[in-house]
Amino acid sequence: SNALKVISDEPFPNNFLFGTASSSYQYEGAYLSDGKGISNWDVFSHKPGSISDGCNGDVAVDQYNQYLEDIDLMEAIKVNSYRFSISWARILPKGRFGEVNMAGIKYYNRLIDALLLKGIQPFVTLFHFDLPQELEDRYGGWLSPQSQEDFQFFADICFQYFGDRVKYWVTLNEPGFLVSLTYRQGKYPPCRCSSKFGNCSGGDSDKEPFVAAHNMILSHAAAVDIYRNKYQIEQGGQIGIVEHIDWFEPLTNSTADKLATERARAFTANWILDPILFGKYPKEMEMVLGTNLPEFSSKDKAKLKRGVDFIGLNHYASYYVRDCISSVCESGLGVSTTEGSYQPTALKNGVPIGELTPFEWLNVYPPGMKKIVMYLKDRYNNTPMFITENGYGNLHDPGLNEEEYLNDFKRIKYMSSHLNNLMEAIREGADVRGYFVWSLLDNFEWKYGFTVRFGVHHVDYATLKRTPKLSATWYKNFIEKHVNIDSENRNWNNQFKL
Ligand code: GBH
Repeated sequence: SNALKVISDEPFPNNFLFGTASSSYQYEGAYLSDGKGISNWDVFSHKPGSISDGCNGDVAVDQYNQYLEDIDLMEAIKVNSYRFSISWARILPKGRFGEVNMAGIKYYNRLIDALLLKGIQPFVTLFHFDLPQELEDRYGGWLSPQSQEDFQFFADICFQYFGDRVKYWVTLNEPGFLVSLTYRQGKYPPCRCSSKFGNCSGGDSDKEPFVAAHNMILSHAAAVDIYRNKYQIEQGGQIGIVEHIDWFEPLTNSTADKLATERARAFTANWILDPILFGKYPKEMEMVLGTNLPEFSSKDKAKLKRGVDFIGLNHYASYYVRDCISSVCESGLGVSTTEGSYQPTALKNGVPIGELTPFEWLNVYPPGMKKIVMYLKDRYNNTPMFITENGYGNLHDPGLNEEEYLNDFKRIKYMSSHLNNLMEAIREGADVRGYFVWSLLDNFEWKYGFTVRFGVHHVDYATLKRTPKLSATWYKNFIEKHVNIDSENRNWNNQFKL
């Protein structure tokens, strides 16, 4: 069928990483086991009304206990890398204000060793939304510049304990996207916003997202600084950051819509990546926000100069962008950014940019993959890139029987069309070094709980039984056909002389 067609037989570049992605809160469970501290998501998900199905991540998919089985699943589909995140509160239950939890260190040591034994490269994110609650309670988490010291402290410990074997580090997952949800729309903990943005109070949506992002950018820089100074030469790894990056196209040919599209880029990916790669915020943000945009001191700028080794790109969807200065836009889409006076929309004259899904944020436009990669190549001077997330979600439908769940043709079509576009970008010179599908398993999808399924393996939440979907087999076949790893390097243990 069309879905299974691959337009090119060319291999991907040498040692390209093919993996699956995950995160600690969405996967681990064991939220109180072995001395783990409480995270902001533990607190939030326990508050009635927070999660659409009333569930939480106390057990999630129990990867804390079932990691060996999960690694067997990875081995079976031939992936050579696994992206996971470290639960900060499992390592430092009270942030830098308490002891290191050695049981937490041991868990990640076991996970990392078991991956390497199967030739699977760990690709490790330090922060994927779950913050020790202690830091929220003490000083308001990312809103305080103190978060920079805490993050550096945490990163230092991770490099120290795991850096002999972990060669790919991501500092932060989707900081720009996260602060929009936490401090503009008030949907993620600590759920702060001005009432005009959501149904909450106790925040300032005009300022707080930019303050929190500023602290996150500087936290990233602090972690990179310590990695470069203390670890990188000896350990020989790479460090980068991950942002959520949609593709935007002007709704019409008008100058207004074109400028609005530039603002859309500025207020999303470039917000975070420009400071890290150029040492300053995009000019569109400076113009619109004025004094609401924090400034980098000369000391900050010196730290930002340490840059990144790669950009991680979570790409799922594309939008048209409409100008909201010369025309009136209705408020709506969860992802719209009113500060930049633009509105993302899936429709042009009633015709969607691509196939729509039950999620208003996930419309499927595969050429967006190639376009966003080429855009980043040009803007950031072909800094090496990894596609750290790309994937397709469907709603949990109690009416479906198991077999219907497993025949996930839409997911296969999504993956194959995005991979084909990625391959074209690589052929046109983009330095892309890996692709991670979101996700290995169905898992806890934040505010949607277990109602959304993103896995290439199905999880029965009553028994936690994992079953490969057709997409898992499809991915395996794709990898076998396109992977190009010379036999010596396939054994990562040898490569890194363990
Ligand atoms: C990624 O973010 C995350 O990194 C990953 O953890 C997540 O599981 C994956 O996407 C799939 O969503 O309806 O207002 O609650 C992608 C961005 C963030 C888009 C949450 C959808 C829903 C916002 N996603 N968002 S809301």
